[in-house]
Amino acid sequence: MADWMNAVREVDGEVFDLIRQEEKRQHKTIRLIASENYASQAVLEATASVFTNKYAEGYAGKRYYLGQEAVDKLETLAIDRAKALFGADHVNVQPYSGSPANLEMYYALCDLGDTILGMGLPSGGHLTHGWKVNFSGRYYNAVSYGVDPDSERIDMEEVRKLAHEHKPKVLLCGASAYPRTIDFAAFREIADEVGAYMVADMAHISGLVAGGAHPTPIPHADVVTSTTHKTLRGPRGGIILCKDDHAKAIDRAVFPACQGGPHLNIIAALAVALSEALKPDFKTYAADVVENAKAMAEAFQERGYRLVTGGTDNHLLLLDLTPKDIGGKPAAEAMEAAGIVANANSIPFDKRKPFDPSGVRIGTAAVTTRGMGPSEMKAIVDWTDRAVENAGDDAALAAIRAEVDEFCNGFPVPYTF
Ligand code: DSN
Repeated sequence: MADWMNAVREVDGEVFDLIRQEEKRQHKTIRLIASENYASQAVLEATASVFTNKYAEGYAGKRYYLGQEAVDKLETLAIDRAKALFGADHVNVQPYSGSPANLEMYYALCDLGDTILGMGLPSGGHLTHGWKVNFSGRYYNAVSYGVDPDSERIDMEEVRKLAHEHKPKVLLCGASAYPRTIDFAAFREIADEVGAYMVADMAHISGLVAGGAHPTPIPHADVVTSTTHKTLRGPRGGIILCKDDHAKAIDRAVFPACQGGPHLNIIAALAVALSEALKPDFKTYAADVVENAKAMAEAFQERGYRLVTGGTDNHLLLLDLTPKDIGGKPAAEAMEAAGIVANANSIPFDKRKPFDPSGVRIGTAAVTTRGMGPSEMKAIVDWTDRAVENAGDDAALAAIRAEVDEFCNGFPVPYTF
């Protein structure tokens, strides 16, 4: 990477040094933040392309400015690839990221004050699914469903009960910290019973859906939103897929209602990422992400850790540190000192505060991209366990860090470093 950053080095040494520092960090640590990944060199190069210089308000064939010969072809290519990958009727590739995509989805489907029903943040949902400090909780009448206290899985009967009681305009499924398969057909059934639009936010799992490692929401949902940089392994951005019936409303919601000019460099990089995801080896990648998560779950359980829901079906696990007598935050800090980066996370019915929660969320998308497999997952669990057990012992954590550093050298990042 740094090789083609020569101009940055010349013009702005400070930023160059920070880029270099971050490159090293990403190379020298085991990255387990469930929403992160490593984009390929091709995706990174397209992100840095001259498309960043162009304005293109509107859509292909209908723009407000001239000079769109390449732009129109690019956006159409990205849309066609997304349609082919996910089997969607209609795709908008302009959302700046996942939160704007959800804003645009609500704008297209709801009026201010309408009722929306989504998964609560404390149970694993996202801020934009109706949480009170977010626009979605402020401008809509947001009602939340949670998980069953015993199984810690989404309780479809509770969803049904709340849907019948509140008659939402939008019934939203999808999560940021839920380790189990989402039953999209069941959500569709409930939405139909109450006349709601069914929306799936597949941000976390879109790469698994693309690779066939998680059931797809596309046939069931009116609208599907996603980020493009998590398991899908593209640039940081957003995407909305929908049935033809909603195409006009979604496109108008993105532009001119909520956004201005699209970020064409990101759309170029997304087109590249989609072409990568259409290749057969992406299916292997998606299956490996899930296999690695299962291997980690097993290894944690062998060491006496409690996993929320007792395991995983997707790319993430949620550890409950309560039985280990340590909070999620000090545990995650000890892990980071040992070179293993994850995030502290609330668990369902958490007795601790959101900024000092009981859990740690762990994802396998990034380590799988580096070519690590089940035996490496066991080694990572071993280091994580040692780090948690030795929280506060700087010398012990530094010793683990040295082992992790050496280990990382054996698994190159997918770009020239
Ligand atoms: N921040 C993302 C995550 O970590 O899940 C969601 O937007």
